[in-house]
Amino acid sequence: MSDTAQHLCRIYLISPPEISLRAFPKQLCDTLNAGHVACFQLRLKEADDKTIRNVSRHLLPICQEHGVAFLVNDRPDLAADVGADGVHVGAKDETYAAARSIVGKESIVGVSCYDSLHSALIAGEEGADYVAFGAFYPTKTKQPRTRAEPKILSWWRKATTVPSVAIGGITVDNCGPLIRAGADFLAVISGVWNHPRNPETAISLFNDEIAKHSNTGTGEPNDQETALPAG
Ligand code: TZP
Ligand code: MG
Repeated sequence: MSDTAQHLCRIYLISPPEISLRAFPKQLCDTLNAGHVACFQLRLKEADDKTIRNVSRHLLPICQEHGVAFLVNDRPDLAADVGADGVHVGAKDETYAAARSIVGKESIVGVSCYDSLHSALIAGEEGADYVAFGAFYPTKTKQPRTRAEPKILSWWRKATTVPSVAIGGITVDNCGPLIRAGADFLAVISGVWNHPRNPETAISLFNDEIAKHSNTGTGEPNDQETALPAG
């Protein structure tokens, strides 16, 4: 995409770390009704396979009804099993190639690249559907392996057409620089589920921020440095 083409960032919603099947399906439904969300990732680090399958069985149809892609974190085998739209893998998971061979060529495979353009270039070359960079801000949800600066998003956008996902401590109040730097997706957990008002308000306000900070085709440059780093 050229710098003057319209660039609209989108919300990549990740599940809370724990889910109650009594309350969460309605909460997810209400949240997805509150504004545009591109995809939903089921990320239940402590859950066993049976639970992930069961939760997926309840949440996948809700995502489908809302036109939201359903991705499973870490586990291409379970993603394939439950009929998810895709999987997200990081350094401790299956490689991109192994994940792709498990979920098939039609599924989405996203790869965590932390603060590494090098890893991202390899993932993009191999065929990853998106690369994720982070953590951009402090977060209590996970001890991040790396911290990343918004300019990695600008570099990435300038260098490739593979979509980027920004993650880590993203809130309604701090997402502007990431959108302006060219993130294609904002991956958010606590910024939605722990929003001071409620998740629905968070989704609505994130979409307002996206509209406010996106490059809307006026040719306005992003305000982040876009020259590629040397070496
Ligand atoms: N990877 C890097 S930071 C992070 C993950 C999964 C946690 C994101 O959660 P939050 O609550 O949006 O900071
Ligand atoms: Mg992982």
